[in-house]
Amino acid sequence: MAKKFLIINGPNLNLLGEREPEIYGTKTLGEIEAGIRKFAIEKNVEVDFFQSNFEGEIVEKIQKTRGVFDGIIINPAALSHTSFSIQDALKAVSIPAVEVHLSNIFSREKFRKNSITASACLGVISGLGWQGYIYAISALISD
Ligand code: CA2
Repeated sequence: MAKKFLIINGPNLNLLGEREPEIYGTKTLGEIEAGIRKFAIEKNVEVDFFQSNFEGEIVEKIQKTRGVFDGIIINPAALSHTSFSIQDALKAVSIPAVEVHLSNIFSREKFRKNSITASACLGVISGLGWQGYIYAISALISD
C-alpha cells in the first residue's frame, strides 16, 4: 500500500508569495503544495495538506494522524520557537516527523535559532526553500 504523509503548515504560511520573497521565496502555499503533489505522484506516495493559524487546531490535527498517516512533515512557523503543545502532540503520536523551514533559522534573529518542536522530530531541514518539503518526504520514504 502507498505510504501516506501529512504536510502541516503553521501560522502565516498561507501568506507565502505575498511578502518577504527574499526570505521565503516567491511561491504561494498553493504552488508549493502543487510541487509536492507532483513529486508524490512520481514517488507513488499519498500526500495530504493542512494549514492553520491556530496552535490548538494543529495539535488536534496531529492527534488525529495516528493510524492514518505514515509520516508527518511539519513547518510549525513561529510556533516552532514557542510551542510545547505541538512538541507534546508529535511525541504522543509517535509517527516519524520531519520539521521543515523555508529559511535558515540559524542565520536569522536569535529567537529563531531554538526550535522547541524539533526535538520531537527525526530531523530538521532549514534554509533550502520549498524543496525542503520534498527532501523531507524523500527522507521519510527511505525511513
Ligand atoms: O523559515 C520558515 O519556514 C519559518 O518557519 C517561517 C516562519 C518563521 O516565524 C520561522 O522562524 C521560520 C514565518 C512564517 C511567516 O510567513 C510569511 C509569509 C509571507 C509573508 C510574511 C510571513
